Order: sequence, then C-alpha cells, then structure tokens
Amino acid sequence: MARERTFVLLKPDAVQRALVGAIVERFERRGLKLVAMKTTKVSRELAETYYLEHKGKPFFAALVKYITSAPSVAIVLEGDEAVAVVRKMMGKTNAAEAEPGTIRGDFGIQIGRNLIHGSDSVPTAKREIGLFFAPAELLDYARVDEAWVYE
Ligand code: DAT
Ligand code: MG
Repeated sequence: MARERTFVLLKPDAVQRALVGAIVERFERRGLKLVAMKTTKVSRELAETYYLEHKGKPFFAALVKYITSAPSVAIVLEGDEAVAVVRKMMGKTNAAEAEPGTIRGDFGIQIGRNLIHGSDSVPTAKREIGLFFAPAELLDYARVDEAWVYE
C-alpha cells in the first residue's frame, strides 16, 4: 500500500448545485485526509494547460468554457492508493454510465456536466497539484482517527 496524494477539482456544476459538502463528506468518511482545499475560478490559460491532453478534440472548446464559467473547488486528498480510490468513487467519465453509489452516478447524468475531476496517476497528480497550489498551501498533519482508519 502506498500513501499517495491526489488532486480533485469540484467543477462549476458541483458548486452551483450546492453539492460540494455532500461530495467532500464522502471523501472524509472514506478516510481520505484534506491536505488543501480552496474555491477558485479557473482561468482560460490554466484550463488549456490543465486539459492539454484534450486539445484538438471536438469537445475541447465546450470543456474549457464549462470549467471556466464559474468557481470550482480545488482539493488535495491523501491516503492509501488515493489516486485509484478517488477515481473509483468518481465513477465513469460519462455520468449517464456511472454506477449508482459513485459521485457521478448519484449526482450527474451527462458527460459534459460530470461534476468532478480526479488525477489519473501519481505523476499527473503531482503536475495538477503544482498547477493549483503553492507548496506552502499543502498541509502535513495527522488526523485523530488515523489509528482506526489504518492498521
Ligand atoms: P475523466 O474526467 O474521467 O478523467 P477524461 O480525462 O478522459 O475523463 O476527460 C476529461 C473531461 O473531458 C471529462 O471529464 C469530460 C470531457 N470529455 C471527455 N471525453 C469526452 C467526450 N467524448 N465528449 C464530451 N466530453 C468529454
Ligand atoms: Mg482525466
């Protein structure tokens, strides 16, 4: 088991639909530690860097418009296998196909309004954390329940 950090962005639809608390609650209850969290309006420049892998795809313009349209919440979470655990909790990219019990499967119905981004690997997480947070914003601390979440 590797202790990892992963990056999560609660997209503008999550903020506008007042789902931030419900989503963060799931991560906290799972045992994932909040290392950093802030409300932020993603700029066009940041969106194009962040979604560089999708540049040139037919949905790119709509994706950038969506992500820059209103505030988002940027989060860093830490825990064992955090990257894979968060991806599983998010559910499939297309919310219409996401399993019930997942964030997208419980709260979303379209791929273009899928509420949440989560890093797809540890190297991606490092890159994304660096795009959204300064090193001093990432806090190192113990949660009081750690001895009961981890053996
Ligand atoms: P994920 O967000 O599950 O990591 P991704 O990295 O492949 O998925 O794509 C990033 C975002 O781009 C995704 O959350 C929604 C949008 N997107 C991806 N594929 C799409 C498609 N075929 N049509 C419309 N939007 C798409
Ligand atoms: Mg992705």
